[in-house]
Amino acid sequence: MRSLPYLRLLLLLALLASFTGLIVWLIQSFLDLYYATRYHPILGGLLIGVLLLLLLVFLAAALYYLFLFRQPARREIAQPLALPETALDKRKAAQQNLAQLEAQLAQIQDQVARAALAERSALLAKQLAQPQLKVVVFGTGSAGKTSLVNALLGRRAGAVGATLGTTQAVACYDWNLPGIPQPVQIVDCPGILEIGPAGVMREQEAQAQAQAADLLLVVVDGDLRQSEVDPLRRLIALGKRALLILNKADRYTSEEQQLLLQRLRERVYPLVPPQDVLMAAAAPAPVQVGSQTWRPEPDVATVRDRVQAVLYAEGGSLALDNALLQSQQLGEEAKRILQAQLRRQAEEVIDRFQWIVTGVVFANPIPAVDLLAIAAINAQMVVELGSLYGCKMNLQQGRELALSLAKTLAGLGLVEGAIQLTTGILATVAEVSVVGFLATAPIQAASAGYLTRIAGKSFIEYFQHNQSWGEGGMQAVVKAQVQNTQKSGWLQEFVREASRRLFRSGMAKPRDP
Ligand SMILES: Nc1nc2c(ncn2[C@@H]2O[C@H](COP(=O)(O)OP(=O)(O)OP(=O)(O)O)[C@@H](O)[C@H]2O)c(=O)[nH]1
Ligand SMILES: [Mg+2]
Repeated sequence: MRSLPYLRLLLLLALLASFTGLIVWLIQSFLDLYYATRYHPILGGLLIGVLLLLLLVFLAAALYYLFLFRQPARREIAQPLALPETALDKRKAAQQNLAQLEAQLAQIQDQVARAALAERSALLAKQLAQPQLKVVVFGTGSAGKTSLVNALLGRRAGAVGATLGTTQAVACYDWNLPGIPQPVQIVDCPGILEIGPAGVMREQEAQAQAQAADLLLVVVDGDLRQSEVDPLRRLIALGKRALLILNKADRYTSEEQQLLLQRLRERVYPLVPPQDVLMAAAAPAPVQVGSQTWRPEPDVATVRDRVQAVLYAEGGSLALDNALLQSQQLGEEAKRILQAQLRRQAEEVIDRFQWIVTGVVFANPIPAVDLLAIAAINAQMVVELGSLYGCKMNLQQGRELALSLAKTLAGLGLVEGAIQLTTGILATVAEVSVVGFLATAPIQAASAGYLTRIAGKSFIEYFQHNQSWGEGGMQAVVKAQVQNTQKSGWLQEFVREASRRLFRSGMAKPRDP
């Protein structure tokens, strides 16, 4: 692929050479023509005009091509990760993910999080061994989800109500569907897009169920709003298979039904193919016939037939796709927990060293902040941080890294900056008086602690990116850490705490009332 631009360049040069030859030949031809037609000026002028026009068109085309060629090469579009194709490969990939998860779980210290992930992993392993199909009924409130579940099951399983939020919690039922080799469960969810904190919580629960579904039945009772298409789009992007059900068909005339169905099919195409957009009347309204009230039977046969056909033909592969997705999501979750845990541990290391440096500098005040002394202590911090991120380093390597960072801190003028900042903050701290100490022990100690934190945070970035400082180098990383630390208001807190600790040690004087 990389040789393509050179080939194009060669082709262009060849074209330019032929073009120049053509121009010379053309000029010669024009002159010949001019001489040949000098006794017929009108005919000659016309011929030359036409030829000139052709020449201009040709020139414009050549310039256009040149312009296209000069455009920066379009970035190659990232190819999506190749997903396993065959059932065997999918199963293997899911099992590999679960094995990796086992190793990740062993590293998670938070017992509650570890137990929760372990339970989900065990369930998934069981699901892989004996697949069970999960049909999740999903959609906005009062669309008739519970009514549909009841009608499909042929019994009153869940409560139905005219108000939004009748179903408050997810409910799973066994669904005896003839002809499907795997056991099938149907899951009734609370409605989505409801307002209020409780509504948002219920939606999250419904979304989690939808993400774990083998087949989704998305229920609507009219046209789809964009806010309803978006969740569907996200679920389909995850690889979910969905049927869209237009419920409450009894409310519409047959003409309206066809129009609505047509519009829905257009709205969700190609997320859901037209044959998967169906109509139902899960709980048709009673009809008054004279003095009699007629209660029509639910009409969900089309939905049941389609679910049956889809599960029969694709159930096995849907269950495998789902297991693979679940195993990937579990892995991602474990990774996030481990990353947060690592960050916390790294923070603890930095915290410890920032106080060691503060104490050491305070106990040995010299006229200027001694970056060499700080670097000597920070060498051990580098080693500890490196070992957390799996980069083994000896003390000598740690020292070199700490020294080069100290040089960067000095080069960026951060030592003076730290002294200015801490002086300003210390002067406002009520607990201690810095009179007489200005530019000496407390300021230097707090500045040294602050610089250690900046160094520590920068090392985290370095180790996180496989021992690389990235494109902007060490300077850019350090600058970013200075900005982050200042934005977070950490320094004020630190100086306040430092002054409190130093005062307690009896080395700083309390401010006179
Ligand atoms: N006319 C008509 N009304 C229906 C139909 N299906 C459900 N309903 C009515 O719509 C209302 C809501 O039905 P539910 O089944 O509770 O709806 P839901 O989607 O489960 O609602 P939430 O649990 O609140 O999200 C009830 O009053 C039902 O009687 C139908 O096919 N036709
Ligand atoms: Mg309901």
